[in-house]
Amino acid sequence: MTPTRVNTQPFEGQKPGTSGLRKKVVDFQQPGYLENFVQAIFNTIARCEGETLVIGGDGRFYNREAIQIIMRMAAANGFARILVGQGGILSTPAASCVIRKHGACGGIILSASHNPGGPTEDFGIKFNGENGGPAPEKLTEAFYQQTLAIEQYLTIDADDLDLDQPGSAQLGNTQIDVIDPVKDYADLMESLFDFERMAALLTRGKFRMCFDAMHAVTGPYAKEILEKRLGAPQGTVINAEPLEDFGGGHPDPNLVHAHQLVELLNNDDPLDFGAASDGDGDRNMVLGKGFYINPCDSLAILTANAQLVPGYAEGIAGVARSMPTSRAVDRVAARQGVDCYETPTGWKFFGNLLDAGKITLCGEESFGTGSDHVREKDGLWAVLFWLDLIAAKEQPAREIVRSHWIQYGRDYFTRHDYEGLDSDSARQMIDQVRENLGALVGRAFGELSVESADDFQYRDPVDGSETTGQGIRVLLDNGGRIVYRLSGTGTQGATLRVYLDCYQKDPALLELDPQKALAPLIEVADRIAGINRHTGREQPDVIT
Ligand code: VG1
Ligand code: CO
Repeated sequence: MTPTRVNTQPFEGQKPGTSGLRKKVVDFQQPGYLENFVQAIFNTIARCEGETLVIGGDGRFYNREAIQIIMRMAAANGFARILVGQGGILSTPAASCVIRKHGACGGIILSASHNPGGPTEDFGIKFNGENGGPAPEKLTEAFYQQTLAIEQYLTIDADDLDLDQPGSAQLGNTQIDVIDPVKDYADLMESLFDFERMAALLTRGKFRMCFDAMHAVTGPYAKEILEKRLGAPQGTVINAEPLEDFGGGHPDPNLVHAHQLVELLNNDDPLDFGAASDGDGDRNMVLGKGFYINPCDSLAILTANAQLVPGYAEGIAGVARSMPTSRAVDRVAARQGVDCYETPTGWKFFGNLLDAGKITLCGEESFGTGSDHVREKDGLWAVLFWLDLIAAKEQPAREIVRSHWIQYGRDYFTRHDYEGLDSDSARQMIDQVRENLGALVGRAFGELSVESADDFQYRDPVDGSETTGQGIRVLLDNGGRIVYRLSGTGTQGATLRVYLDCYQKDPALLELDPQKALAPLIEVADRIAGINRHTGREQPDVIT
């Protein structure tokens, strides 16, 4: 079958953000829009001939249509083989696992993660390379330059393929394998954790848990692993069926959006453990009985206890966290005598460190935790890690966290998001803070004064690439820290994120409400940036 060349013109603004290209579904439905971006990827990574490509997505609206378009284009561009998840499904970490396991040259993942789905909502596309990880900035910039230059894309004239039956088919000269989206991933999990110990915990009858898949991609994964392989009772996984609109909810695992789960952990007869994941399965939220575990603490605690888990029994090489993530994990790394790296926001910045063997675990404050087992953050992996720790230590989650704080002190952390802001005024506000950084140092705000202030930049220790403008950091003399940055994943207006953290080691002050513990910092954050003055907002939209 000969490929057809279709003439097309570049589209405005196909610039990938923190995690791929995210736009409204209607943008992607414009003739040639998705095709431009996909051809830009293929032109950039060339050559495609003879290679294997992985394709899958989080099941949201337009997932199936997009996959058919991409498969025809991949066939026209000469790929030898395409592995596609049955039903078009592959969670982000599972796609990473499949790419690595089957020697693919990369994969295309269709997801807008935690952004809502549906005909009037969001869609997204990202490319992961042969290491299974998100394309580094150099590559995403090259994709973008290609989208501006493009005049034609390649496709073939062929009918849609059936994605619902496992098996092989031909598309032009390309072999299409519809694979079980869960098996490779579930096998990998079984190789890392003590499934016998966890099964004993889950089937003893005393320990009760719930996993909320939020009608997003992790439902089939959680059912296979928790209910089938580990024997947890049927119904342990709720909202397990992936839906195109995620049942109308936000598949964002935080205290606001996972309220059904939060309720189960806080009612009169609370469960022992709860967890949720996001749209594409790379984020996690973990809850103990009446107790929320902050992702920054989670990373620190997994690091401190890694040796109890078979996959990490030999210890860890090092750790990394994104800059806005609290410094809780730094304290653990220091005590263990391993390196701790501070990277810009976004998983792509961990890739080189993982590939070079400099780190074993890494994480972000935004409910993302992971390790060198794949090259993406991994929601279910983090949940299984916690379950294995609970089983190994024979302690409830809450006790594990408390004893960690007693040992290391606590890094209070919160993030305040202001969503849907006018893009110009948000930018202006950040620019003003940036221009006045010098004058800020030494300034007093009530009892606190500013010790240092900078705009975070990063030099990759492996390939030396530099990234600037990654968030404004202000350090105060009480050890507190304020970080301001604008989101790179939104599709409407601008989202301002303000991250606040402060260290406390007084054993009497370890159990405060973070909003109270951080109240003085929160006030200083508004005074420095003039959030209220610039945005007109009195309160953040989401507090985590
Ligand atoms: C957000 C988070 C960031 C995360 C990114 C992708 O980015 O803050 O930590 O890596 O989402 O996560 P931003 O630019 O909006 O702050 V996911 O689960 O959407 O792939
Ligand atoms: Co995600």
